[in-house]
Amino acid sequence: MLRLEPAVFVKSAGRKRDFIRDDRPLVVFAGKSNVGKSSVVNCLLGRKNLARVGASPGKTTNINYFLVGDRVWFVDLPGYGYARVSQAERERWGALMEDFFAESERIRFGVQIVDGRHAPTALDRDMHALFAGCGCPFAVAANKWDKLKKSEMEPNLALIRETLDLGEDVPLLPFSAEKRTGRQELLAAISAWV
Ligand SMILES: Nc1nc2c(ncn2[C@@H]2O[C@H](COP(=O)(O)OP(=O)(O)O)[C@@H](O)[C@H]2O)c(=O)[nH]1
Ligand SMILES: [Mg+2]
Repeated sequence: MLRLEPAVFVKSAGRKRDFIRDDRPLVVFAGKSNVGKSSVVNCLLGRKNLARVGASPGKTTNINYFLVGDRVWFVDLPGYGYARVSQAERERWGALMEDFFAESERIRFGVQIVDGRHAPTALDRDMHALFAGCGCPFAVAANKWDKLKKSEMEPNLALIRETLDLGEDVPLLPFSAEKRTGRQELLAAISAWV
């Protein structure tokens, strides 16, 4: 199992020339603004607020790098889909993602975080296409699972799988950063590849 300590924030990169490039593998986390991406990273690492929770959505289009166990990079990609960002910011996001995924040979594993309560959005599908296109193994975490009624669970999993057109081999994990649901499963999925 991946060693989680020490876990340190190292860098926030807003442009290609600031990307971290060394021989360590990247585990990449993506999701729309406010889906709980920072909370999921904190939950996995067993930390309260290493990745900043509730940082005002859509304000920073930066890629944040956390070094885990001195051996693996956890990469928190900037959130997408926040309504109140300018067209210029949206374009900056797109250009940054294009640059990032152009170096996809560095990506060892992807984690796409979606809102377990709803069908994935068009932007979730676009993000998913970037992961699928890069050829890396990945898992989808359906976060905020604690907010679902029992009767919603099976149908929502089916809806997410169908909307993202997930292959049968792609793990779709119910997750709650708040209740730590799915934490062991996601850590095991990541650990299998790093
Ligand atoms: N109920 C519930 N709330 C969550 C969960 N994960 C995150 N949140 C809340 O969702 C909001 C956004 O979380 P944050 O991690 O900042 O999202 P990010 O913008 O995707 O990084 C915060 O108020 C979190 O407390 C979860 O699993 N369950
Ligand atoms: Mg965040």
